[in-house]
Amino acid sequence: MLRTIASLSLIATSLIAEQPRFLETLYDSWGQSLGISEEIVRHKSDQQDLILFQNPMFGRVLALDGVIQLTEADEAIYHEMMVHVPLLSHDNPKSVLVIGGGDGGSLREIVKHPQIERIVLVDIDQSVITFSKEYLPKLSDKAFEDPRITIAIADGAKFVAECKDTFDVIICDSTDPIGPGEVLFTSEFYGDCKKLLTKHGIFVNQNGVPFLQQDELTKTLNNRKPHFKNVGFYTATVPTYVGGPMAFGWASDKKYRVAESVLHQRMEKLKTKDFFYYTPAVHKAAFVLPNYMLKVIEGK
Ligand code: AG3
Repeated sequence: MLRTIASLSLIATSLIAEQPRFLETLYDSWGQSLGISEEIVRHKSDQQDLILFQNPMFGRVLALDGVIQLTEADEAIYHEMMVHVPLLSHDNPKSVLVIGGGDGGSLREIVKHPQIERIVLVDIDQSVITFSKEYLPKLSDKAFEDPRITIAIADGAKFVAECKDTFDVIICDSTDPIGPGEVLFTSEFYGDCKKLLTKHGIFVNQNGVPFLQQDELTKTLNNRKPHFKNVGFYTATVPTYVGGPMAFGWASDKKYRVAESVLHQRMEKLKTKDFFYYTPAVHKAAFVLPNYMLKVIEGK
């Protein structure tokens, strides 16, 4: 029996070895690997290493600096939760600032909100926009052509420090706090975002996978508390952000407790009402956190 298991595992290893694989480098001692059925782009920009490839199960995959940013199969979970949770919570959002998000997935969801008048997207890396438009057209689904959008290629932290506009919602659709994404998790950056927000403004960001990146929760709390009255998290499970649910950070001065019925009414006004993941009930439930996260948040 033991022999059979040993020979089976050898077979598995050799099968894996035959197909080129992408090995995610986010964690030192554990990680996911995805088969590459076709390599589409490999590019070294001034900012980061970009790879785009085809995987038989997840479709096209985009990774930056060795970390998976999205796959065609599960990106909708992330982008819907990143966008509709703040935009449907806010009473009347008219303007949105997106930091990062050059792939266009967040833009695709934002343009479904007809009352939004002005959208600014700031990405540090033009190549993410260029390659996503060309090889991931479903991501933006022509959202880049929407006349409400202005694109700026700039460092997000510098941009918010110098910006004179205000926004109802700021969405930080960034990489992890490694490399160019690191400044987007600092107290200075959160303070600068706060200055750009209108009175009832909401800031949200991707805040890592707390089971594996606990320190991101603590740092985020400490760096935001000086600037916002309400600081919290909500979660969604995105299969290729492995290791448990992903946390989204929430910061606002106003305390938001929007009833599910109100979320339903607001959703009725959207261009698309049928989502892959988002429903008003999921929205509400996403703020219910498991105890291992609460303990970190409460410092226990
Ligand atoms: N940016 C978030 C990627 C997070 C990966 N991190 C992780 N698995 N801990 C996605 C950009 C998509 N617009």
